[in-house]
Amino acid sequence: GHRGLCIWFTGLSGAGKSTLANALEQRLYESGVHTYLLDGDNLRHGLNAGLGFDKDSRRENVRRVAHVAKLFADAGVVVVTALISPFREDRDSAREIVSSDSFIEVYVECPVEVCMTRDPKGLYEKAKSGVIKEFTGVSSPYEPPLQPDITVNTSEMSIQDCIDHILEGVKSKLY
Ligand code: GGZ
Repeated sequence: GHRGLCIWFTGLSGAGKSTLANALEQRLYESGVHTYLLDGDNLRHGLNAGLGFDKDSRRENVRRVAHVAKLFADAGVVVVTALISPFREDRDSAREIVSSDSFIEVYVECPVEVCMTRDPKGLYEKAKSGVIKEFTGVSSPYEPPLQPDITVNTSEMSIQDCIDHILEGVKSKLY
């Protein structure tokens, strides 16, 4: 078997966190790794229903997901999380909650201009016109990691190359 881990994706809306997390899960599954995906956008319908996008709500969102991730990692699962998680301090707390040696921070880097061009859900357009308030990268801050375990730039690399790069780092920690 393998050990439990938390692979923590962070990055802007539209940077590709969910896409990469899904593709990574698929690849790990094919290697016989027991995985589980915690996606911020989905969790906000259940566990985190009622939380908004003000600073305190985002911090609470990240805190709860870190605790759930810890439970999965303790149970021997490779849990993949995909939340913007915009604040450095909260990601550092998540690392401590999960336990530092089981935590891999993956920075999904992408210039906000590129995310705005992708705008798959039209949210950046709404943020720029003020229909959505406190939108990350437009009217709410994003603090990039200073020392992420792994960085992938989705504006420069293919999804396949990003996944290969992430898998290299993950596999070195799995056994
Ligand atoms: C950022 C927002 C906002 C605001 C709605 N700011 O790209 P998406 O659409 O599908 O995923 C984003 C998701 C962000 O939720 P997280 O739980 O990951 O955020 S955080 O870690 O900061 O708590 C986005 C959508 O929700 N969304 N309003 N104002 N993203």
